[in-house]
Amino acid sequence: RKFDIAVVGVSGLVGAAMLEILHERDFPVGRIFPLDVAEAAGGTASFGRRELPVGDVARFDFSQVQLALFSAGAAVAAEYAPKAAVEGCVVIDNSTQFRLDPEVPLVVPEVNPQDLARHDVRGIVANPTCTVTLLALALKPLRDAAGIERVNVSTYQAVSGSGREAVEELGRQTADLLSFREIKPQAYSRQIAFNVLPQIDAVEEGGHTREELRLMRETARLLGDPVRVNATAVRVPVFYGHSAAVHLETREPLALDRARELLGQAPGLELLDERSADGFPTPVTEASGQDAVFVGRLRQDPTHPRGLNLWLTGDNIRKGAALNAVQIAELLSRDYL
Ligand code: 2RA
Repeated sequence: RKFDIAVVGVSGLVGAAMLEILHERDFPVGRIFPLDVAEAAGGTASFGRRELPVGDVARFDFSQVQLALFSAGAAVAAEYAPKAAVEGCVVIDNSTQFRLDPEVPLVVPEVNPQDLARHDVRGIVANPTCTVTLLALALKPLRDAAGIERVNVSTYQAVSGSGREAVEELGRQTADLLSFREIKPQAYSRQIAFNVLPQIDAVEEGGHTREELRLMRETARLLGDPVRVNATAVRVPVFYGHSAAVHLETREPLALDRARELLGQAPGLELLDERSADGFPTPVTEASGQDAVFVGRLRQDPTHPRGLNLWLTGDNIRKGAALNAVQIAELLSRDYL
């Protein structure tokens, strides 16, 4: 059986990747409708070798499709996702809008596929924040084996997480600075080339940023456990691939070798953990453009009897966003639609 699909937000990096990944994974697509807000509609979007017209989401009749993948921000999701769901399709939304809504399942297929059974409560499924998806994949096998009490995580997030303009800005700033030209930061409050910015999104209660609060709240929700998460989110001058240094404390003792074995077998993960000069994964060389999340630098925390340290890195546009949404669509089409 084939499915008619709308993809909302195709002018963005994630929306374009959704189309690309649907095609690449041979999703059983019937008709496909690339959409965007009025200002971004009217052009074309690539789907395999085809160039398709981009329609205006405000004028689209969602009763024509069975699935709608949204990556157009919270305001667009708030306005159009419930309408689309009422018209009869299932929406998979990549924005922040529904991620903590108890009536909307928040899903990473390798972590909590069972929660998709509740897709029909509102007809909407939420895709987690990119960093959360990558982190949850690595925590899941450890949680299943020994429980997780606490996680301390520091992220190293690529500029593509902020969208196309930030990718262009990093390129432009790098070239300008190397040519001794003046720069004028626009995507961020400060220079991003040759710098790191310890603030992602607005600062909220207690001094945490919104990205840090997402890491804390969405990870706890996804793992469905009283896992306590403390986060620091940092933007780094990398184009593609988010990374994280993770310190965790399990509930039960978990030997390092067993943790390594579990991480090596877990779906969606690739272990690259050799104690040699280049035995670790990086966003550029290993993760970017790949489906797997790479884990390495596994070691005992010398300050805690049940503490482990690890490093992870994954493609924020693929598994962090578009690929996860397409995998949700695959499960929905296989088991529920
Ligand atoms: C970021 N978490 O990297 C976001 C992705 N939109 O900024």
